[in-house]
Amino acid sequence: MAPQWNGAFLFFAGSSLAGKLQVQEKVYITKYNPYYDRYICLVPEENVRDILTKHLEKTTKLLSDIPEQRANYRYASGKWSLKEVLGHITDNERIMSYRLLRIARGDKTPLAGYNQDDFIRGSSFDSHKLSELIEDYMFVRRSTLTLLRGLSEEAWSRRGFVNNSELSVKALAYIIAGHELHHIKVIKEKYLV
Ligand code: NI
Repeated sequence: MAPQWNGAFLFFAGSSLAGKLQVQEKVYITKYNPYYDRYICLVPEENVRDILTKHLEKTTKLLSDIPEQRANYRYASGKWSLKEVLGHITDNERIMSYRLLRIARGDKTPLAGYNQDDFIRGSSFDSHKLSELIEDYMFVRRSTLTLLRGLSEEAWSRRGFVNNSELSVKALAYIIAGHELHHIKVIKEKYLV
């Protein structure tokens, strides 16, 4: 099924996203909740699988150089620790790739949202070794990559409903990449200074 031009594209035509992406990319990721623009805008205009592969290596290197005791650091009271931020990146990727799988297979079931703070409260990331959290991140990313590798062109263009708004498979892949880039930027600016 060919991607279609629609009103939503016009809505985004004036956004910074529209200026960054090639027409083909824009057509595929046209429809999504504007909330996600904050993540998608961070992603360079390259093949999204290449970006996810490159950042698997870069993020793993960045985190592996952090001493264990530094990983419990939080830059202000009430903020997540560095371990919790990493755990959140991984949890979010699990959820986004699960959504991506269902939509890519043609499942039209509306999918529920999740509360990230509840997930942190329900986790025990601080009691894990940083190396274990890095390992978890790596396995989840590899799982995302092998999932994406197996998708047909048609599957990439499928759309479904998440948290009451429409999302395409392509948009979800960009959200996974952009969400990681957002948190890595925060890690560098707030946790590793
Ligand atoms: Ni996040």
